[in-house]
Amino acid sequence: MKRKIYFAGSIRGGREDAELYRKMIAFIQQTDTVLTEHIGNPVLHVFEKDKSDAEIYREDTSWLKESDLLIAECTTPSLGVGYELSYAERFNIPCHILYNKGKAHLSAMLSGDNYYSVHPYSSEDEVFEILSDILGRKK
Ligand code: 6IA
Repeated sequence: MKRKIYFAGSIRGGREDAELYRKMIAFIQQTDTVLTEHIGNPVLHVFEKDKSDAEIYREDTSWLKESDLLIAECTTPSLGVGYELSYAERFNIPCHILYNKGKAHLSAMLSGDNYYSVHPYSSEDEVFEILSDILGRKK
């Protein structure tokens, strides 16, 4: 059975890292199901008009509750991703946070909460090694 992964990444917080999200999602999909594939979509704003914010909230929180694992890329700060991380903790969903330590400082509200597994990285190659470890893949 494939695990259900909730991938979280910035949308209204800024799309600078959208290409990295896309690659991370494709990597996870080699072995697992990503419930939030749209986060890596480079033309997300084109679709955004179709759904109300209330629909987005309902859909995302219900996916989050049924997920086995949350993986968040936190280099670009996003209020929505912060909210999702806190929501996941409330429902005991294991959470992994990745961020580029050369580009960002993680909020103390995340780095200070030892519920979260935090993975700072300094190059894109490292991201995929970290993901392999999280997903328990053989190297
Ligand atoms: O505050 P932000 O917008 O940066 O929050 C980003 C996080 O909230 C992501 O991890 C998503 O799970 C969630 N989120 C925010 N906006 C959307 C959204 N917009 N769709 C799905 N999840 C969202 C519409 C795009 C769509 C119809 C393709």
